[in-house]
Amino acid sequence: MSGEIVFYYNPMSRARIAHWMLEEVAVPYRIELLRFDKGDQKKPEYLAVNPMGKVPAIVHRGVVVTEAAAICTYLADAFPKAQLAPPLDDPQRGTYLRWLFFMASNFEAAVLDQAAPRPKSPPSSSLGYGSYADVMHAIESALRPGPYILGERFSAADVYMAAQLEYAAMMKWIEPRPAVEAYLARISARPGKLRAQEQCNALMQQMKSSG
Ligand SMILES: N[C@@H](CCC(=O)N[C@@H](CS)C(=O)NCC(=O)O)C(=O)O
Repeated sequence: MSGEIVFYYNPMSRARIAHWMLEEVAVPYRIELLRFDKGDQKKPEYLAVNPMGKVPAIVHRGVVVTEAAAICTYLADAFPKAQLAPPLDDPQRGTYLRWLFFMASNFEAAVLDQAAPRPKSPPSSSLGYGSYADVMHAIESALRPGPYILGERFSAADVYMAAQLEYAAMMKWIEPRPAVEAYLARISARPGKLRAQEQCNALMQQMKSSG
């Protein structure tokens, strides 16, 4: 069983979240670039890895992990030296998991429904996220004490949270909020994030020139 991490990637996608996380844990990995313009993500070779035909996905020790939030959680646990997850017996583990799940379920759905409202939406009592306003209020309140979602300790939950917030802000799906902006500014210069960004830019360039 190979200890190598294979990372299925496209630079214009949520795979950037996993890329940042891979750089945070700072272990070797091999990128398998999937070109959306060539439909690589829907080819049988990749559907055998992820039947959803979506990225990111990683394969490590013979196991496939998909879903950006799960990949962040998995890598933090698989490589504890990086200290990006509170250990199982640490009470902060609860807060850590809470925000990883909150962002993957409530934030994603609330923001996308806000950006492209459904013609017929279930009542907020039936929606897992309640309302967009409640979701943003919860996030803002949780981030206000800072500097990170767990206070002084940076974790994989910040990778996922910051990446999601940053993308939504860039797309203007969320309006500027002081606590969120301050949080994103604090995180923006992390070396792992910058390394991932640099590689991403290089890959995009490479894709452009190879046509
Ligand atoms: N739930 C997945 C969503 C992944 C996803 O939607 N990936 C998109 C790019 S951001 C994708 O691969 N789209 C290609 C396609 O559907 O053809 C996650 O959080 O990782």
